[in-house]
Amino acid sequence: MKQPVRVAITGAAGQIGYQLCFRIAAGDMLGPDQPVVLQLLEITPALGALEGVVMELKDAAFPLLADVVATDDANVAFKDADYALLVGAKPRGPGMERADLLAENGKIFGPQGRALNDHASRDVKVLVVGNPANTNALIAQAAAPDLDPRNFTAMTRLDHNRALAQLAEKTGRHHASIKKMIIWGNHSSTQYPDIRFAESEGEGLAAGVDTGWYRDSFIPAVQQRGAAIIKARGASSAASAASSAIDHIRSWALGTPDGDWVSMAVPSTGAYGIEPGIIYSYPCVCEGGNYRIVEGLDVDEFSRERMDATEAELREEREAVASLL
Ligand code: NAX
Repeated sequence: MKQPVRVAITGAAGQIGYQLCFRIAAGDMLGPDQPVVLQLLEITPALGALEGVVMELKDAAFPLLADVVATDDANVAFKDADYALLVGAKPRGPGMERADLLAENGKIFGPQGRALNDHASRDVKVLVVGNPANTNALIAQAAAPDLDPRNFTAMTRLDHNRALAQLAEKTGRHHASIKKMIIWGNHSSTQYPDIRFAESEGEGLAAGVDTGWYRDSFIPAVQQRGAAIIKARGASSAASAASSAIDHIRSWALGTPDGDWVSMAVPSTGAYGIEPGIIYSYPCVCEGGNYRIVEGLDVDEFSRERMDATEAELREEREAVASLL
């Protein structure tokens, strides 16, 4: 059996956190031979609920769960963390403007970035799930100057998985057979789900669906899927969000299959003419615990417009939090 690794989860008593804890302890994220120590962070008023999560984790008697830490101190939660899933965030309140939301989240992600800087493993892999995820990741990254900026990523894997599901339904293919989906840009309604390279069993899928469906049904359905879930369930996506967060880290840590890629929001290198530094979702290939952006894909006029629109939103978000960077 390997040595345990430390996995920090913030917002661990929330909807997504509650799912993550059990799936990770069961080995779904890092494999059936990798013991884990869960280091759970919550705000002080939620420590009681977090204690309940810890009790249930113990009661589940997971063979891979080496230890559990529950705390309201980020310095403790991130101590020696090998992975950090930043889920807890400030939700948008009534009448709150985007700039206010970004500023409120800056108060969370700045200090958490500093705590990661000071206490986490130098190789910590950080995934920001809490919204606005891309810019929260940028804030945390800016507060962690001693860590490699590439260690900070944000989640668009749920959007990627949603896009696979929609295309599978349309084409009659199984979602697991579809490769080379792309989500470009921000985890928001400006994201651009791109099926131009999608294939199943070696066959391109874009040519088989009509452009009207792609542009007027598929793209808005993926962009608005979060709102549709809220309408149907009366609560936002939780199990699918946790599952996609697990997919994101598993791909990053253990690699992507040959001939496929995944969508990850990562610091832009300037690839595809996107502003360097912003946390932008790209197609990525992972190997040996590293990711690289898939470069050289053709960009047509429609894609250029969509990729630029979502980039513009991320630049605006960065502008709104400039004082924190
Ligand atoms: P919940 O409100 O159920 O849980 C959030 C938890 O975070 C709460 O228990 C709260 O006490 C805790 N928290 C708040 N501030 C904290 C802080 N400073 N430190 C530690 N914990 C803190 O929300 P949930 O449904 O779990 O969603 C969490 C976040 O994920 C939200 O920001 C949500 O918008 C975002 N999402 C992001 C998605 C993505 O694809 N990137 C999809 C799903 C989800 O909507």
